[in-house]
Amino acid sequence: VNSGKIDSATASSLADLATKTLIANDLGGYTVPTHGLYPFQWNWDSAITALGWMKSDESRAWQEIDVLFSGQWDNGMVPHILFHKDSDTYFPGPDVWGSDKKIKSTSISQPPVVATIMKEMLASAKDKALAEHKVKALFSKVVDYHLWWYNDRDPEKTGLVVTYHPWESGMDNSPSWDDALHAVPCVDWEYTRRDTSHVDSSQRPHKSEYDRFLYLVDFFKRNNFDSKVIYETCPYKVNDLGIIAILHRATKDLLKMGEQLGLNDDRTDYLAQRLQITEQAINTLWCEQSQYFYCRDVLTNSLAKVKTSAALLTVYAGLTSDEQTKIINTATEDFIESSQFSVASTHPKEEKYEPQRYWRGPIWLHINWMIAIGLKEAGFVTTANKIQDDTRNLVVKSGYYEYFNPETGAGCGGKDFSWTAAIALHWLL
Ligand code: 9YW
Repeated sequence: VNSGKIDSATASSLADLATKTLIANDLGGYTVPTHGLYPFQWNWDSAITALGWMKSDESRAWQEIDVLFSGQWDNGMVPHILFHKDSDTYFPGPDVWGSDKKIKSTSISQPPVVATIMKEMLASAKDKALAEHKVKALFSKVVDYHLWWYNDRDPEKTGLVVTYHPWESGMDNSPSWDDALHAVPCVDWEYTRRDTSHVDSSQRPHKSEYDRFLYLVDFFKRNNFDSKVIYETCPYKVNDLGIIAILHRATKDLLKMGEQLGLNDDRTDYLAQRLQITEQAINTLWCEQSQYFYCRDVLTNSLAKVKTSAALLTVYAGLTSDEQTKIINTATEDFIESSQFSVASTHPKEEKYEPQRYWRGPIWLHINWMIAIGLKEAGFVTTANKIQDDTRNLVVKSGYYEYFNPETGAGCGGKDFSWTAAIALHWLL
């Protein structure tokens, strides 16, 4: 146990609680983020949760990834939610999404962190034979998933994939989507949300956002999930820094794993070419005036000039020049200094910052982990360590909540949350 600034008894009781949280959220092969609020398998939650399972049960950790890929579409997409079993505690469920696949699912994806996680799992595995066997069995499916991102979401090879839904970004109500989402029509049918029956509505997205989230869900269904039609006509198309950075890092990690195990071929060579295009294109999201990266509304070709933590992930992706890396490190220090706990998802000095409302301010542990990895690798160890210490303080203070208030450190959203427990096990304890 690497207890850092906490004593080993506290660390081991927190580790014990985290393992129990995963076990309690295990539905047999996949882990729900938390019961009630999120009763299915979510894509990036599952990947991150596998890191936590590695500490207690490596074979269960690999199973999490296997089950995630069991829902992969023929075109390579790995959906954002897999509805393995029915539940009436979440809306919108499989009928609203309307996909006809063997395993019911949504028709969008989520930040593709899974290859990066698999690389971490391979490196830390005690059972190397199992890990290599699993990576070999999954490798081609992960390549398909990455090819889907580049070919379906960037068919014109701009270097920057597009996302079609705030849910796809995993950062549902980030202020980065406000303008792009505002241009989307509202659904014209009545519906009953379930999220606000589990969690206080002051912590959740507004109805005006949900109306548009649902319009888009309907839009995909009405267009029979046809990639070409949706690419040409989707009323919401965004270059999301979070997805772009996470995809870029994960593609590099996939190629490194492939090299290590002798699995690379012409398909991975093609992915390597796509990496190069992104390395050029990322600078179109850089604002010289504010010295910061922003997401872009592709339909209006305008940058969403609000400072969010997604931009800090460009260092983790290895997408920054030396000069930009320094600037992003300084920006991260500024995020850290601007609230009691860090890293706020929206900068506390932004007008749109709200400390309790989902992705408009609160801290998310897996994002902290990624930001810290990036800065540490780039040589900014002090900033990385500060983030790690702050993050540890949060779980000591508040336990395994979905996310945290940067001003008070209070836990918000769902309780007993899988990815929070997993990050604690992997990185903090
Ligand atoms: C939704 C499960 C998911 C996360 C997302 C987070 C939220 C809600 O919960 O999404 O309905 O998909 O924003 O990142 O994967 O924890």
